[in-house]
Amino acid sequence: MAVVNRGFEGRGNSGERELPPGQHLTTDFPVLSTSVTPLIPKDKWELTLTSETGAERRWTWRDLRALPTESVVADIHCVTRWSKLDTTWEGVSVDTLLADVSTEATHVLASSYGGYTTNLPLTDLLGGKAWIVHRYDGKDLPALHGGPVRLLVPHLYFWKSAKWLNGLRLLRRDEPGFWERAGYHNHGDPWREERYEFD
Ligand SMILES: Nc1nc2c(c(=O)[nH]1)N[C@H]1C(S)=C(S)[C@@H](COP(=O)(O)O)O[C@H]1N2
Ligand SMILES: [Mo]
Repeated sequence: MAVVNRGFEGRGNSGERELPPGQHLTTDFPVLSTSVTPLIPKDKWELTLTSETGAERRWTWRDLRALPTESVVADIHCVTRWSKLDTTWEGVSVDTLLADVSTEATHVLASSYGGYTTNLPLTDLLGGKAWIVHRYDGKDLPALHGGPVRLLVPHLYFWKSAKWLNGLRLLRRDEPGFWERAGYHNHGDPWREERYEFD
């Protein structure tokens, strides 16, 4: 039996694609931001990884671009119920970024220019499931959608995909981020409809 990547199944026939429960399709690309759009020039952008012991490691734009890049085709699902199919991105997988980082952390708190944060189990960022992306739809990622660099974690609701990413903090225990403190589900799996705290 052929193995079909869900990202490609039903291409051109997306009306019949299975969506997570309670989601509907959109073809435009809504913008959802809790803040004004921070405008970060590429040569000022940096990503700081802070280990559970407080050690820091930094990547500049050039450092990031020197790492192997992957193309990603993925469906994205916002908790406000829109889903968008076959979105195309380019970036560095979190596996690549953390390849030579040894850690006892179980969780990560991602943080953004502008102050947004969101938490994830480390296992949801590894194993080919998450990327640090700088291109969308064949073009540089627009600032409105998180450019120069955002996190992309398509298997979780899109609030976990922090725009304007500038920090990853490795944690020995979980710590809720912005929406998680405000009553959103701690994990956010759209297929389990993990929308709000008590789902
Ligand atoms: N820094 C930051 N990242 C963020 C947000 C935000 O407000 N600030 N909103 C989240 C939410 S709720 C969603 S649905 C997506 C929206 O991404 P988009 O504006 O590119 O559609 O970004 C997520 N990442
Ligand atoms: Mo969202």
